[in-house]
Amino acid sequence: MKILIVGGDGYCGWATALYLSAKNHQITIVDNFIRRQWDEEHQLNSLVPISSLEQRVQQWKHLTGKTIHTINIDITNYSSLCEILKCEEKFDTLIHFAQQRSAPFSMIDHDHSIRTHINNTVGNLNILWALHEYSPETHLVKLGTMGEYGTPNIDIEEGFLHIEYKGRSDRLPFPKQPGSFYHLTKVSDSDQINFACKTWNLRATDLNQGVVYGYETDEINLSEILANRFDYDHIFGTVLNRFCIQVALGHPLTIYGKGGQTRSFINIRDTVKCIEIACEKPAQLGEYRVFNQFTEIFSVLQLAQMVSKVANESLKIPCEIQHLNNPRKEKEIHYYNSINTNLRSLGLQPTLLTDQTIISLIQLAQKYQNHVHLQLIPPQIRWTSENQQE
Ligand code: NAD
Ligand code: USQ
Repeated sequence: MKILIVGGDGYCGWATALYLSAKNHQITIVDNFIRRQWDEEHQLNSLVPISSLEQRVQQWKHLTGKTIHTINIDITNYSSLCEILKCEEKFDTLIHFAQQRSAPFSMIDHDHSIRTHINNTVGNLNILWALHEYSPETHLVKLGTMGEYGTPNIDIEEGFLHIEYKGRSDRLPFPKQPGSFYHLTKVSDSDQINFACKTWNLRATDLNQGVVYGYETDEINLSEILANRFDYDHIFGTVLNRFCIQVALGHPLTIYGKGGQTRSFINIRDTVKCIEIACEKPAQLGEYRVFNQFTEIFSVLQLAQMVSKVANESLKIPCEIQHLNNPRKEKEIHYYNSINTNLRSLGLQPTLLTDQTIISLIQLAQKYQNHVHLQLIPPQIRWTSENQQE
C-alpha cells in the first residue's frame, strides 16, 4: 500500500512508519517538527536522545534498503497539504498522528489552549477538505483518544450507543465528556470526520487510543540512530512511562490524588499492529467507524503498585509511592469499563503488561538517567487555580 503518515516523526508515528515500511508498504512521512520545537520552548527532552528525521531515514535505508520519503510541511497550511494529495498515484491510506497531544500543555494558559485548538482542529479540517477535493478514496486512519468519552457511570462502547427513548430507538454517537482542552479537540475531530464521511462519502477509521506505554519495537531496536522519543516530563510524559523512569531516579512515584483514576492502556508494540489492521481492512466509502484501541484497563494506583513491587522485589530498588495534590480536575474514584472488541475481532493479539516489560523500561531509564532533568518530574500545570476536586 502507498501510505502517508502525517506526524511520522513523533512517538507513535515513527514506530508505525518503521513497522509498516518493514512490511513493504510504501511510506511517506509528513512532519513539521513542531513537537521538537515545543520541547525546546519548554526545555523538555526525550529520555532517549533522538536523531533528526533525515538521519533516521538514512539509517533505515542503510540497514534495510527500504526508502521512507519525508516532507516537511505544517498541515495547517492548506495549499501545501493539497500539493501532496494532488499526486497522480493516490495514497491508499493517510494516517493522521499530527496533533498537539498533551492535556497539560493545552491547560497551561490561553495561548497554549488556542495553539492546541488551531493546530489540531485546523489540521484535521484541512485533511478532510484535501481528501474531499483531491483524493476522496484514500482511507483516513485518525488517532483519536479514549479520553473523548471521559469516565461515565456506564460501559463505554466503540463510538456509538444504541438508545431506546420514549418508544423510539437509534444508534447515536457515544456521549463525550473530555477532561482537557486537548481532549476536546479530539471530540471535535470525531464529529468533523463523521460529518465528512456522511456528506462527502469519505472513508475513515477513528482509533480511540488509550494511554500508550513502552519503548521497544523490533525496528526501533535495530539501531540507536532509529531511537524513538520517550517522554518523561510532566507535560508530555504519560503515566506508566513516567513511573518507570521515576524508579530509576530513586524518585517516589507521583500519583495525582487518590489514584483511583482508571484508564485504558496499550503497549506501543500493539499501537503499530492496530494501525496495520485498520489500514489493511479499510472502512468502506461513506463509512465512519470507531475502534477503541487499547488492550488493558488499570487505575493509576494499580500501576504504581505493580511498578513498585517489581522495583522492590525483582530489581531490589527501593521505591515509594507518593500521593500528590491532584493538579487536574478529574474523578479519582469512579466506575470504568470500556469495550474493545472491534480490533480483537479483526485479529489483534494483545501484548499484556508484564513484570518483564516494566523491568526493561526501568533498565532503559537507568541507561539514560543522566539525560533526565529532575525538575521536569513534579507536575506544574494546574487545571484550576483553587485545585479543588469534586
Ligand atoms: P508526538 O507529539 O510524539 O507526535 C506528534 C507528531 O506530529 C510530532 O512529530 C509533531 O511534530 C507532528 N505534528 C504536530 N502538529 C503538526 C502539524 N501541524 N503539521 C505537521 N506535523 C505536526 O505524539 P504521539 O504520542 O506520537 O501521538 C500521536 C497521536 O496519537 C496524537 O494524535 C495523539 O493524540 C494520539 N494518541 C497518543 C497517545 C499517547 O499516549 N502517546 C495516546 C492516545 C492517542
Ligand atoms: N497521572 C498521575 N501521575 C502522573 C501522570 C499522570 O497520576 O505522573 C494520572 C493523570 O492524572 C491521569 C492519568 O494518570 O488521571 C493519565 O494521565 P497521562 O498523562 O498518562 O495521560 P493523558 O493526560 O490522559 O494523555 C495521554 C496522552 C494523550 C492521549 C491520552 C489517552 O498524552 O495524547 O490522548 O493519554 S486517554 O487517557 O485515553 O485519553
